[in-house]
Amino acid sequence: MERTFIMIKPDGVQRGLIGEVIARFERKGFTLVGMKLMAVSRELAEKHYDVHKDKPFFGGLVEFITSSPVVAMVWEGENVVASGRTLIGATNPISSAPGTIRGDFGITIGRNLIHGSDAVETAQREIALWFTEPELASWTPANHGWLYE
Ligand code: FUP
Repeated sequence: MERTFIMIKPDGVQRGLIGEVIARFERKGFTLVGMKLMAVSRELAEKHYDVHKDKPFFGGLVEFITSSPVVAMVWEGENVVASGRTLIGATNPISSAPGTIRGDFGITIGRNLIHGSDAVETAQREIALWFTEPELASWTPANHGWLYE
């Protein structure tokens, strides 16, 4: 079963949106297999956003992610990478639709509340970066048979 890395960023934690985000993924039917509230080191932030290291916003992004705790999670389910991105909404909250997390709660791109892996390979890299194997639980929720054909 597919897995994705989801992170509630410092703004989402500070604004009291942890429960809101978890509820949306739970109600959709996805399974939480790992979760921790944590301070992010500069090293981890730089590795996570390595793809953006030459961008003008990189320094500010690393400052922001390390400024206050985040909630790091791994969610599991059919097509959870793409579907998670749909729940999250477009990167810039100007364009993210109402009904998405960013569309409902975000105003500006640098405070867009949440991160979600953008592809299956990215998800594998990010899960390995943020979690150790013993921190992830494999389990089948009781409603599994009512979610999938
Ligand atoms: P996403 O995959 O939707 O998180 O978006 P990106 O990987 O393109 O960008 C990662 C983060 O960089 C965004 F969530 C916010 C930040 N960013 C900016 O602050 N300014 C920009 O112009 C682009 C991205």
